Amino acid sequence: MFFGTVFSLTAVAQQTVKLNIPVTAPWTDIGIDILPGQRLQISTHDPSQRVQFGLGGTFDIRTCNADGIGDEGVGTGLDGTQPIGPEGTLPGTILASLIGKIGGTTAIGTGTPVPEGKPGKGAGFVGTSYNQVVPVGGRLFLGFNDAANTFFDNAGSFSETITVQSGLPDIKVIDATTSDFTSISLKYSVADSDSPAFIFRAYISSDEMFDPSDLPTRSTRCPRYC
Ligand SMILES: [Ca+2]
Repeated sequence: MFFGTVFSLTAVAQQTVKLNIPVTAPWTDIGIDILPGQRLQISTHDPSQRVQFGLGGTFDIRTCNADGIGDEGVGTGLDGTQPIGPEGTLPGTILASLIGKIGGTTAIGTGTPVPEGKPGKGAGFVGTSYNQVVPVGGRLFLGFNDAANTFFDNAGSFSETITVQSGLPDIKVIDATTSDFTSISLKYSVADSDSPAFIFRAYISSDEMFDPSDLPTRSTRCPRYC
């Protein structure tokens, strides 16, 4: 009886890029094409990082972070709950926040906003931290939710890490047994899932034997399996 070493198939494809997203343009092409069902994760390196999104007020410049929090010195400021009006890059989504869309071009009004990152923030809201499965495929764009005609008085960028993962589960072999070296049983579990473990049993012809150190290669050459 052979008890194999636990190993992971880890079939999760992952792509990560680090980029600065300028707030001087409505949209920036990230250079990543997303497939429907993939998980999109975006995080701001420093959530307290500010950009300039306007002039005026007590401090002459108006600043905010990626959640749209800031603008001290102008009225009551921004607390990350104020939606932008129809003049915005994404109307109805939080004013002066980091936003995202799939497909289209860098032009306003194209593409599909990514699913709302936090309840009540509006479609396309990314903010300082985002983690959602996207239902549509296409080129990823990140942008800034300012009024379309007031990007001229902006300055700065948000430093972001962007990760795209396939929707495939992380499958691990939790047990491997063989009684006569002509068949092998592999017991799998799916990480982060309530699914029960399942068993894969493979056979080889009688003139071959499984080499336990060569299981992944041999198991793919099996003439039949169940
Ligand atoms: Ca502005």
